[in-house]
Amino acid sequence: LFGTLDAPEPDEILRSNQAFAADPRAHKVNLGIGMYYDANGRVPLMRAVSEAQRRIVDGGVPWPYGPALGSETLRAHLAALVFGEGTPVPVSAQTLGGTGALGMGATLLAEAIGPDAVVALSTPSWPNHAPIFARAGFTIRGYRYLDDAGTAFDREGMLADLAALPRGSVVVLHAGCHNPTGVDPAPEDWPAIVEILRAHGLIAFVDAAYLGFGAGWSQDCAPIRLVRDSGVAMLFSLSCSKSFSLYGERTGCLMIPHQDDAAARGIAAHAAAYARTQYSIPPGHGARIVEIILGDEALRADWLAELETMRGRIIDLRHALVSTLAAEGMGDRMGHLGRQHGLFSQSGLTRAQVARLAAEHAIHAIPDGRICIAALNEGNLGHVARATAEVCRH
Ligand code: PLP
Ligand code: TYF
Repeated sequence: LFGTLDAPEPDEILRSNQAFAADPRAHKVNLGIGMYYDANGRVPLMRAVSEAQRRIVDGGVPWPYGPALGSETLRAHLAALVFGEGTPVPVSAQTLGGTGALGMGATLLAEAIGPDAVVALSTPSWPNHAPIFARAGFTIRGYRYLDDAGTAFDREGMLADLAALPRGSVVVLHAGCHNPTGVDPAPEDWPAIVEILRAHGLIAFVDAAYLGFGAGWSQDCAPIRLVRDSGVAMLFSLSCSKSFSLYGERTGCLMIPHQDDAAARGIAAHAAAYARTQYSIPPGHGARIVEIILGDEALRADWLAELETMRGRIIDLRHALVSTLAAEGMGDRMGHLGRQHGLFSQSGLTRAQVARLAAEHAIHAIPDGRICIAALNEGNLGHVARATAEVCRH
C-alpha cells in the first residue's frame, strides 16, 4: 500500500542522537542534539518548574479538554514577557513547541497569501525549517548569512539577498542564538534588517527557541520588539523547550501582532481549525507549568535567575573550550567559538573529522560540524578538546 512512498531525507540531528544512544562506550559524549545540560551532564529540572509541578499535584488539578488555542492566560503571559507588559496582546495560539508554532504559522500563511510565495531561510538554517515550510507548499530560497570563513555574520550579503526577494516573500529570522551557527547579527545590525523588510514589503517570521541564552532575557527580546514596532507584517514562533527545560512537554506559542479585531478573529478561527484537524487541543501539562511560573512573581524571578545561571555556564564553557583547544596546539583556530551565542556553534570540523570523533573517541556531533556547547562539562571537556585537536592534526 505505501510502497510507492519515497523515504524523506533523514534528520541528521536525530540520527546523531540515535548513534549516541546506541554507543556502548562509557566515556561517550553527545554534542549532537540541542539540549542544555547541567554541570553533571543532566537535563535540568528547573527549580521553578519543580515547584509548579508540586503545586499541580498538591492541588489535585484535573485535566479536562481545554480550548483549541490553549490557555489564554499562558498566551497573555508569554506575550507580556516577550513584547512587554501593557503592550497590545497579539492574536495567538498555544502550540506543540516551537515546531508546532512554525507548522501552524506556515499553514496559516499558505492559506492567507497562497503557497506561491517564497520563504527565505538563512544559509544555513535549522534543518527543520525547510521541510516545515515546504510541507505547506512554499518555495524555499536561501539568503546569505555567514562570511567566507563561516564564522561571522555577513551583513552586506544578507541585506542584499533580502532586497532581491520578490515583494510579499516570507523571511524566517532567528531571534538569536542562531541554530546551527551561534552567529547572530549585532544589535546595531537589526535596524538595517528591519528597514529592508519594511522597504521591500517582506513578511517577517521570527523564530525564537533560545530566549535567555544569548545576552539575557530582555536583550534577547529586543530584535523581536524591533520587528514588531516597525509595523512590518510579522509572525512570531516561541518555543518554551529550552528556556524552561521542558523539551518533551511540547510547550510553545504562535503570535501574530498588528491585527485589527476582524483580522484577529479570522486568524483565531483558522488557527483553531488547524488545531482541530491536527491534534484537537494542545498539551496541558507544560503549559500549566509555565502559566504558574509566569503568574507568580517569586517563581518567575527564580526561573529567570536560574536561566541566567545556565546562560553564564555556557559562556564559561565556550571560553574553557577555546583555551583548552589552544593548549592542545590549535592556536586560535576555534577562537570564534568564544564569540558566538547560545547552545551551538559550527566547529569548522569536516564530515570526515566528525565521523572520526564518533568512531575513535565516542564523541557524537552533527555531520555538518555543529556542536552543542551546552553538553560540555568539567568531566568531558578535556576529552573533547584532546580528541578534536587529534582529528585536526592527522
Ligand atoms: N526553532 C529553532 C531555531 C530551533 O532550534 C528549535 C529547536 O528545537 C525549534 C524551533 C523547535 O523547538 P521545539 O523543540 O520547541 O519544537
Ligand atoms: O537543533 C536541535 O538540535 C534542536 C532539537 O528534528 C531538535 O532544535 C532537533 C531535530 C529535530 C527536532 C528538534
